[in-house]
Formats: sequence, structure tokens, C-alpha cells
Amino acid sequence: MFAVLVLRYAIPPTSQTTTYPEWLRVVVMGKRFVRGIALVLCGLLVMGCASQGTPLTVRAEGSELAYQPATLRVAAGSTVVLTFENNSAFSHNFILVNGDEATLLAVDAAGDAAGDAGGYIPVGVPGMIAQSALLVAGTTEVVTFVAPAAGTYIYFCTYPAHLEGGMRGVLTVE
Ligand SMILES: [Cu+2]
Repeated sequence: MFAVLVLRYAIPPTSQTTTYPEWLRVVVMGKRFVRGIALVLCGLLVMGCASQGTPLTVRAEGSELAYQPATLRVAAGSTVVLTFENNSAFSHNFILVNGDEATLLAVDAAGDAAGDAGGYIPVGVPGMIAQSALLVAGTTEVVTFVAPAAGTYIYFCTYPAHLEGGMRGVLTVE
């Protein structure tokens, strides 16, 4: 637009080019329109990238030693963006494991061994797929991981006695 104005006032009215501004304005406006469309498309692209992945939410509520929900379902190979909300009165974590009950118990024992200072987060034990930190009451963490092959996987809390109290769920990958 500025260019059009400059052109209009820079060129004497008697010049042969006095008829240019009208079509030039259309051209400039057209470019501006195209630029606007491009900006909108870029914005949508950025929003699309930000929301990529499968969003899941798991909560711990009140004084229950449980996850809500206790079952989750995702597609194999998908990027899972899991929000773990600890709305309960206790500290909890979210540990996802690949293995049988023996694996689960081994991971739980490793969590106990890590102790409170380590957030009861198992270290150096096979079978772990994803984990949150130990979340104190009223805090939230987003955990991102790639869903493994089709099958069922257990998520549970390694805080002492919470697995025994029933704080576990099943992630079905299909
Ligand atoms: Cu717990």
C-alpha cells in the first residue's frame, strides 16, 4: 500500500503512468491476501504439529490407591502424550512396564530401593517403558512415550505399598 501511495505521489499527474496505481493496487492487495492466507496456513500447521500424538489423561483422586481410568487404549507406534494428574492426598508416580507379574514385582522392588530421595523411580531394571516423577499431592506431569507393539502393559505406582494396595491399571495397545 505504501508503495502505491509513493508511486501515486511521486509520478506527475500528466505522466503516462497515472493509470497504473489502480491495477497496481489490485496487485498489491492480491499479494497481501495471498500472504494472509499463507500466514493462516502456517498457523494451522504449527497447531497441527503441537497437537500431534495421542492425548491421554490419568488421575489419582482422594485417598484411593487407584488410577482413573484403570484401563487405557492406544494404537501401536503412536506417540502418546499422557497427562498424569495427582489430585489425591498422597504422593504417586506413574510407571509403565513391559512384562509379566514377575517383571512388575522386580520393577516395584527397584522403586523401593531408589527410596524417597529417588522418588521411588526404578533405575537399571529391564521392562520399563515410561515413567513420571514422584508427584506430590496436587501436581501434574506430562509424560510422552511411543506406544510399544500390540499387547497389554501394566502401569502402576512404585510408592511403597501402593501396588499392594491396588494402584495399577492396564494399557492395551492395538
Ligand atoms: Cu501411589
